[in-house]
Amino acid sequence: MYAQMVKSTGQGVKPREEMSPQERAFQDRIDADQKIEPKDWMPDAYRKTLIRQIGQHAHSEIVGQLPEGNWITRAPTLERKAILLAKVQDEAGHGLYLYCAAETLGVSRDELTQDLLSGRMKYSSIFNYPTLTWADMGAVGWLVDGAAIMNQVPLQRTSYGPYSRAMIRICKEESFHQRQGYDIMMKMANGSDAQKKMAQDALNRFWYPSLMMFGPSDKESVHSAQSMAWKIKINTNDELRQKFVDQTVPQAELLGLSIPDPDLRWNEERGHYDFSEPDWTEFFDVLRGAGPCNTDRMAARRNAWDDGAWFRDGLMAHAEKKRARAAAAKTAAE
Ligand code: BYC
Repeated sequence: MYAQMVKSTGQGVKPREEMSPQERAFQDRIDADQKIEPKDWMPDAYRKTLIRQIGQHAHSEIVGQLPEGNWITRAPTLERKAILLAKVQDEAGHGLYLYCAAETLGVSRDELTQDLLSGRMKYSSIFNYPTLTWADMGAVGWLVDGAAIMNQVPLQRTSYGPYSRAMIRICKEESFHQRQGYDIMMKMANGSDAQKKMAQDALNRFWYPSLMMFGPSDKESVHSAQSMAWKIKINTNDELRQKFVDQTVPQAELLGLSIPDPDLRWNEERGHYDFSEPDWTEFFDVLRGAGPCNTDRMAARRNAWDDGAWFRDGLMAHAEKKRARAAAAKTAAE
């Protein structure tokens, strides 16, 4: 099993003979599909990898509210507005489940937030692209949430209990998100010529950024091999990207829209679509902060953090008062 993973990603995994007895027992539990819980012993690197992945995932949910939040005030009908508002609120909830899961690993939400604001931690590349038209709400729901589900459904079986349980709740809501996006696309694609054009334009702009959500190609992925050995990740980045393309192409056909890839074709022999890779230079540029909206997204998060300082201080002062009152009452009763 290890040899296969090393081959598929080009990265190494600690060989069993080099593991301590404790590490070996830990790996055996993972191999037997047992969940790891917060108070269980775990290798430091397992804990760190989880904090990195869950933390980035939480930040993505929170930053992910911004491109859609942009359209709440401009939704075309009251019903669309209510649906979009509910979806964006769901993303906030997903962020909270995930921050809570990360906290069980000994890191506080404040620390994670500081790591985001200082640029030490990442969030998904997709949220550094602008949402220019209402059709983008359709494309985000259909493609971005579609890619998210493709990645997150297997994560329901991830080895860390709190992460796995958070993913089960999140996936239930994500499927509603994807359907509402596809519903917008259906309306637009079957609407006036101008609406159909907007839908096609949204697909053109979101196609490759959605493919990038799965991470770099397997040969460039630094974490996949070890994360898969620990079942923090269940599939490689390329496996999920392929599954996403295979699932999405017939959905685009049903809409009467074209995927913006001249090399896209069904490969009978492989039983999969062949498709063009995203521009990986653009992906790495976005990761280092040079995407179209990186500066705006981080400014919005920083403002939200600074503007919320009075409220956090108020909560802490209230908690402290309650604690002091309870302590005084206990002393009086003794
Ligand atoms: N964007 O070794 P690799 C959502 C980084 S939320 C930015 O393959 P790994 C939604 C990677 O972190 C969607 N960075 O990494 C919300 C690493 O850098 P570091 C978020 C990326 O972790 C609201 C380096 O590249 N979903 O869907 O094994 C509304 C090398 O990569 C990206 C999750 O977070 C990227 N796209 O695999 C709508 C799911 N890709 O950390 C929707 C959980 C790679 O060493 N996360 N990098 O500095 C995962 O499954 C994995 O972390 C990834 C990457 C597949 C994303």
